[in-house]
Amino acid sequence: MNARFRFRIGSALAAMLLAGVAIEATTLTAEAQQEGRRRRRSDAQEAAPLELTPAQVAKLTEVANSRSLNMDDLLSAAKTFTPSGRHDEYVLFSSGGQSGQVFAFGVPSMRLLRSIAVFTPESWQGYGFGGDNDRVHEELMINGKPVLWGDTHHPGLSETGGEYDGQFLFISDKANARVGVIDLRDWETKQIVKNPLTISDHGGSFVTPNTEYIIEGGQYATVLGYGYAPIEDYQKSYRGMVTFWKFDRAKGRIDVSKSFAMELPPYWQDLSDAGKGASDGFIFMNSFNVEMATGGIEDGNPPFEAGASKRDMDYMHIIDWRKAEAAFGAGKVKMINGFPVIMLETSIADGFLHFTPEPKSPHGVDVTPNGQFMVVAGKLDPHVTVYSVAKVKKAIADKKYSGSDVYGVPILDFDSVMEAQVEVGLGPLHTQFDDKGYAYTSLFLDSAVARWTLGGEYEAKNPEQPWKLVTKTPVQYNIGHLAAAEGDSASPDGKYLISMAKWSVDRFLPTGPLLPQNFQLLDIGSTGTDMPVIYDMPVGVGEPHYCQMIKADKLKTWTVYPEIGWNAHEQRMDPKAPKSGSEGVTRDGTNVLVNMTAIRSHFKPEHVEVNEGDTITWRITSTETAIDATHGFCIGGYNINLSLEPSEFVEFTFVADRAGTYPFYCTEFCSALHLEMAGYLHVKPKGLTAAPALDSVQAGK
Ligand code: K7E
Ligand code: CUA
Repeated sequence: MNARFRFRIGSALAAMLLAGVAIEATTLTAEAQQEGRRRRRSDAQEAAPLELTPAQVAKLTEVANSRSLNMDDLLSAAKTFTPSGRHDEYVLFSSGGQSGQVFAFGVPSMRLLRSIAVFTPESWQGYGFGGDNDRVHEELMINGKPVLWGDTHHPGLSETGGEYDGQFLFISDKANARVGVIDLRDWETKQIVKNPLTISDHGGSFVTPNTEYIIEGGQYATVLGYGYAPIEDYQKSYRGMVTFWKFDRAKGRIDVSKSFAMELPPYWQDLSDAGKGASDGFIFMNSFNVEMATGGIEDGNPPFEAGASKRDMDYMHIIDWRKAEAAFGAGKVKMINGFPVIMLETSIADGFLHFTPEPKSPHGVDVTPNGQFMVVAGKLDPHVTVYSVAKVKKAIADKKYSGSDVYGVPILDFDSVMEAQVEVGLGPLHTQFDDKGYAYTSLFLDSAVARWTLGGEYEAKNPEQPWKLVTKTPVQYNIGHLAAAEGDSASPDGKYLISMAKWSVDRFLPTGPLLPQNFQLLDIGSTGTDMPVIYDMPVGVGEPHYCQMIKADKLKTWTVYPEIGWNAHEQRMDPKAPKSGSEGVTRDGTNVLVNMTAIRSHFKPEHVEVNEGDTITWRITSTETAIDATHGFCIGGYNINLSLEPSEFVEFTFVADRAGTYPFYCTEFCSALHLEMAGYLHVKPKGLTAAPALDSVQAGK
């Protein structure tokens, strides 16, 4: 019996059940909600100060000793344990890696709150199991093929004035160059856009400070627009790109018609970040393989890993996106695969694309909260390199170039724009920030998080010298990204930091040769060398490259849709939604329309009779208005499963191409009479005039 069921079946209800009393939804709701309130701790209890008695200390010590816990362990437990019913302070939106989904965890408890289906059909959410014309399948089509997975890398929360606003979440699919849009009112994917220029991406999704654009940078150069050219023509025909997806906040959708891209040289563009504050108006994008190595071990060429690492410097791309937007507005574009692209010569002539050298094979570029500095971590260099945006602006104005690349892009003189280099350790990748003037850089090879001091406006904030390594905390094991509380915003909170470790090795019970990844929670609330790991959480669903952590009270989540008959895709009441009293089955030739409602604990109608070969349009409205009163709806054998949230309307179509008797039932244990929430779809065989004899039916004749 699941929790939901136990929860609802109070003793009063049990009595009603036995007496055969019809159960009103409202009764159940009131009961459930009272029960829920009882289970949450009162504020008074939460506020009561704790003073341990000697007996309590003895008890605690006994438990600690019996489990071999030391004082640090007890403190970590106290910092993370979240009592039953208490809510977490932060929500961590995590990429689900190869699972193609997004996961939401509570922090500091590290409890998984839910998954959000994006690039991979997911049956619990009824995502992609809505019959033949499921929009999810249509959105997941690439060049006429359903591509039913994604390699999600970088979630990006929408921002207003450089602060997370809790309205939308964007997520990129590296494998197929797609961006998903999730509405954080109902935590559902509303849109997926496929990049028309490139097969794969990487430097996304990052937003400009007011979510004017969602940025998607490429990675492996190809012929833009899915063209073909032999690898020998790499320098001539292959290109990188960055795409600016215009976001229409009112509609909650990317407006493809107002989006554009920029052609870039065929370096492998990597992570990017948008400027804010002092650097508002710029985006910064790393690249590697400026060698333009083309690999090919089999032909005696150096492999990519060597060929792409020959030179000491790669190029940070500095793009003035408002000027790019103006060039797009002026029509200075070439259409490639139906998509407007600003060509290199325009970006150079109009002066909105510059490069500056950055040490060998950089990976992450991260803008400080005030926007003054850009921190680049080169994985083959033990330093992070810090650039000053004031110096960049001056160098651009003064045309302080050290040359240009083979495509004519001006290169800003390194010494003129560089602010500092800080030796942090081996394999630095990504950087996050806090409220105390510290930066935190992940060290992939060292398996550590480095805390170091920022300079400039931050100098007064911490006791140490600027641009100095303060401490390193070891993590298990190879850390990729890290994510601090509100860590990409203009005002990070400086409380928690998640280390996303790649291979957990010995951290957990073995789970076969495929091991979970490990999220470690670090307490970064103190200054100096105090930065302990306080929690380990296995993530057994994919490689979650990146997360963003938002203050939970910024999320204005609906728990019930605003109106009965809500179309969650359109985010509005749908006039097609069947209403209570209008249920039934109607026919127009071979097209059958089913109008159904669902409420605890029945569907109406309970019998649907059609003929083999009929095309069925099936509409269901949940007329529930109570929180947590979710129903499911499945038809076995027809690959249909829906999740019907309170007040939601759904529609699906399919061809009843196989005769038979198909039970449909509710797949959520919604109430005491959940098992009875069922019915039959009768698909009558072709040419049937009278009921067949039972033995001929069983013989399949
Ligand atoms: Cu470093 Cu795709 Cu952001 Cu993985 S990326 S770690
Ligand atoms: Cu509705 Cu179970």
